[in-house]
Amino acid sequence: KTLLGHFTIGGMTCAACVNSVEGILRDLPGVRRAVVALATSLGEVEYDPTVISKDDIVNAIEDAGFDASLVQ
Ligand code: 9UX
Repeated sequence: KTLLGHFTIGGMTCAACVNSVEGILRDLPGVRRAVVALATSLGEVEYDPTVISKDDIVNAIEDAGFDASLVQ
């Protein structure tokens, strides 16, 4: 089972931030795919909900020093 989560990610100011956030997301257990866009401050993540939750994903982004919130 795979779910799709959308997140707003604040505090990304250059392309390296995007690579950094994508790398953090892709390294999380249960994350299958992650794409982050600088222009829209949006991230799209495919994840296995039996392994990781949307809140876990938000917390991982915030632990890296960015602002994150769930797009419902
Ligand atoms: Mo760019 Mo982002 O120099 O954390 S990597 S601002």
